[in-house]
Amino acid sequence: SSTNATAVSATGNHNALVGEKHRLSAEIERIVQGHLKYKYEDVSDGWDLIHQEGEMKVYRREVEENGLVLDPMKIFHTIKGVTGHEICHYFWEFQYRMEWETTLDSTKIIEVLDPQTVVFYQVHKRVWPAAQRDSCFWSHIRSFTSSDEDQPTWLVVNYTTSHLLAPIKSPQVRIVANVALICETVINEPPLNPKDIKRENIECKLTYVAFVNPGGWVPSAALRSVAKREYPRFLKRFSSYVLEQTRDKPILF
Ligand code: H13
Repeated sequence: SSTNATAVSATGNHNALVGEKHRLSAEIERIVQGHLKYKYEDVSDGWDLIHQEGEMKVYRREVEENGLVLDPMKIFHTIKGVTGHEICHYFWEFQYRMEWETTLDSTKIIEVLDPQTVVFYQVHKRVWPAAQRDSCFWSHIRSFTSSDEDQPTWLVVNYTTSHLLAPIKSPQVRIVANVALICETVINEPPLNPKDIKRENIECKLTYVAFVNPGGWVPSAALRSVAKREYPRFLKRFSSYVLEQTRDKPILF
């Protein structure tokens, strides 16, 4: 259900125009470019394949700092019948969040920076071991085309930010994260007329990367087993949600 979803909307931000610069523009550019570069980094060295299911491959790199687990995650998946635009649309848009997210108590938009960028405040369920956690992050959606023949690549980046409307209230612990969902659309056996492309002709190749610092102290073994279970669960549930939502709708390229 989406009962916990409350939009504060464009609270007086009359500058939320396409292409308009704002206080986070430079940071967003830097983080987005970083993800695009990092995406091509290969996973053979230092990454462990911790879960494989159908087309889904979940990799993890074990990283600890002062006894705190910071393991980067990298997931590859191929979803037949949807486009990258559709995947990113359902991942980024606030209105669908509580329909596929099972690890949240609530979600709320606290600022609209431009039509592609909003700031979310979310309260997480206690699947995170120990104390309740929350998060505050900008979320940016974008598409770009590398050559005129290709389908555009779509991406969403979620990146922790501080915000006056989201002060840290202990004992609640703040999660710090840098997450990207990058999607490429492939058209198989393209019909002569692009208008004849059917869902059976398309698939989306997706890369999901997450750098998450859970904040506070969490026992390493517990955190690693929660991550191993929850990331594949999220991607399975989210991709079947998108398939279900788009099945009878025209293809959104
Ligand atoms: O990406 C996912 N959800 C986003 C939309 O709700 C929010 C997410 C984010 C989380 C925290 C801070 C900032 C952004 O991008 C899906 C997340 C699935 C997570 C599975 C639970 C993992 C639990 C283990 C954590 C190990 C560190």
